[in-house]
Amino acid sequence: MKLLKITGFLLILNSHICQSKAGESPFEHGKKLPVVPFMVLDNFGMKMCLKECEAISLCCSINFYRKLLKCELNSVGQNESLSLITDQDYVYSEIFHPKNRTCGTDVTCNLQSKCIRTTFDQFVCMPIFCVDPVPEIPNAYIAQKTFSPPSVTYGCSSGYTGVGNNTSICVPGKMWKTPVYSCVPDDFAKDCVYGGIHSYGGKMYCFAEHYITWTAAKDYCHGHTWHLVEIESAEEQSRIISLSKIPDYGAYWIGLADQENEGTWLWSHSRSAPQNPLWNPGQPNGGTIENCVALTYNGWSDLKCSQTLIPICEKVIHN
Ligand SMILES: [Ca+2]
Repeated sequence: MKLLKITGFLLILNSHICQSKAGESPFEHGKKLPVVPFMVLDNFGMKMCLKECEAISLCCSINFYRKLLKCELNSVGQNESLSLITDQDYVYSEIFHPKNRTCGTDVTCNLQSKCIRTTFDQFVCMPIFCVDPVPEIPNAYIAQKTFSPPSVTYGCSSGYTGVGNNTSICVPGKMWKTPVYSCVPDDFAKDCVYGGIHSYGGKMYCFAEHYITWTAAKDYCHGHTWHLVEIESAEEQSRIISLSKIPDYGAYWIGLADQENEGTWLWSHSRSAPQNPLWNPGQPNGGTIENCVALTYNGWSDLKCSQTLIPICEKVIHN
């Protein structure tokens, strides 16, 4: 029994041999093998599909969906426990002599690759899969998948709103690009004013429409697995200001406070001091009376923590 496990595009196996029977008609019309293909290629002709299978070491047979010209490549063929079924939309074929399949004269491509003839009439083995599995995103599912080039497009589960770029790609033989996409609960997303949730530079921002104290603001963001924004650079601050009603009016809670130790300003989530403080002129000036920080005008001001302001929540987009 062969061991073949397919996790997304990742294949874990040691040996793999198609059990193809030579000498039969290559195309069986109105038939298919009831298996899940390891790869599906769009807009392929039937003969092209078979050629593709012949080039890929892993491929033993094809189910060709003739209605939509979909080429389904299978890692198994017919055997004692697996027989063809009738399906008028399909054409089935197996490849011949797979054991002797070589690339050029004596090279056999591994199962993760395909044999390609170069413009100089040389043969090379090219990887066809990504080396890691498709990245998972909490509360998301894979809405669409392409194999050439490898890409996945995510959708969000019911009750969640998608933020960011929902497509991720990979160069065969390499890793998937980290998707910059997140599925946010609808009940949180609907609280976000000024155009909803914004995504920029791998972070998401939400101006939550609640006038609350600094501690309540911190708890509010945290309760949604976000946190009060930690502004890391003047560039990030300008971006946040451009999303808000600052500098005309408005003040928003950010994650900075010196509640614990007067004069020692710390970000509440990362527990670190600001690397690049962006205080308004003359600020901070409230001593022990003002221990919580708001973004106002073009910079930061310390205010009484009991004031009620809109919080700016942020989240680093999930890998
Ligand atoms: Ca203070």
